[in-house]
Amino acid sequence: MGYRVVVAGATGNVGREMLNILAEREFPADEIAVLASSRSTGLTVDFGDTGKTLKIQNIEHFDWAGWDMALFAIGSEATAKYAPIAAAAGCTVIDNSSLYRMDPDVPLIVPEVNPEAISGYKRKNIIANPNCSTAQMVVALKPLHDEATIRRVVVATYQSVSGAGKEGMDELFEQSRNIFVGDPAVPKKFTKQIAFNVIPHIDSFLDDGSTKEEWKMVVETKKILDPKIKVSATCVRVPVFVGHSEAINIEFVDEISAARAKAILREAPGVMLVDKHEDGGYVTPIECVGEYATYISRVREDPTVDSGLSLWCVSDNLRKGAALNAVQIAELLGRKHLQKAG
Ligand code: 11C
Repeated sequence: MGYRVVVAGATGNVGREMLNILAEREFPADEIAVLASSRSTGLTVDFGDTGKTLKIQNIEHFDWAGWDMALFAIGSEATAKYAPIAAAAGCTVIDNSSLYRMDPDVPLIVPEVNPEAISGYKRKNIIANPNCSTAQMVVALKPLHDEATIRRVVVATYQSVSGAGKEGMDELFEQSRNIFVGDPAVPKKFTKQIAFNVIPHIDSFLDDGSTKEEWKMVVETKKILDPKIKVSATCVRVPVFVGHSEAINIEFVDEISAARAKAILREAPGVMLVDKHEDGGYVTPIECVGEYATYISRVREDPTVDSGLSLWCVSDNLRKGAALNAVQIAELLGRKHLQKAG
């Protein structure tokens, strides 16, 4: 017998990827309900490449009783309304929004990094999925931290427009087209022109001059990996449709060479090391689209500190950064705690 699974937010970038990945990984689901707002009720969505379509139900009227788990990709406001209702009805919520991530009663999970933390899910019957830029970074950091203990991380991100949803992707497309035909490239979703430009601003500003996206990378890394790790982040939006990139500088307590780090990363779960010192011997965001791995390239020692490394990290933000991680959590939950499917 398999699980009864809900995907809430099935029409968005992440919701669609959740369905693709559930299908690709042959998640043991007996039944899948797809939910969205009233605007989309009655429309259908594809269940990956299976040829099956699923009819969208209105989240407002959904009866959560009898459903084992729900993958939420509906944003913080709607999550605040529906997650407590689903959880109270016995349906474990795996939430992609930022709402519950820092709640001490909600585990924040990246299965390659802190699978053991999932045991705390029963307190609220909710599990949080991290921010995309954090997820790929901690996959890269975890095996290195186990080897040489990370003291400090300085990261600059190059984040694709799909992190801002379909509207972000449409804006990059429309602005690029407008520029080619001589029309004005007017910003709507983004604060400045994104086509042929980069914008050092993701999410809202905080009092200290950092942004909420940068803050998330700091606090989520601490919660998932180790509260002692110091993180300094600069998050930048770039004109790339899918795939977040990160230039990561890491300072360690213990010595670690680039050769040793590469040997560790080669074996690390969820990591694909592509690091040849030649033209094209590294991964760029276009190559990671549709992939599961977090790709690491350009691993090198940083001679300006006692023990330091710099590296380049790329991953599909809609997959490892969101939908894949959520499905991996669902798999972990099923294996460890629900044990329904054979
Ligand atoms: C972006 N990282 O690229 C964001 C999207 O907290 O889940 C995901 C925001 C979040 O804009």
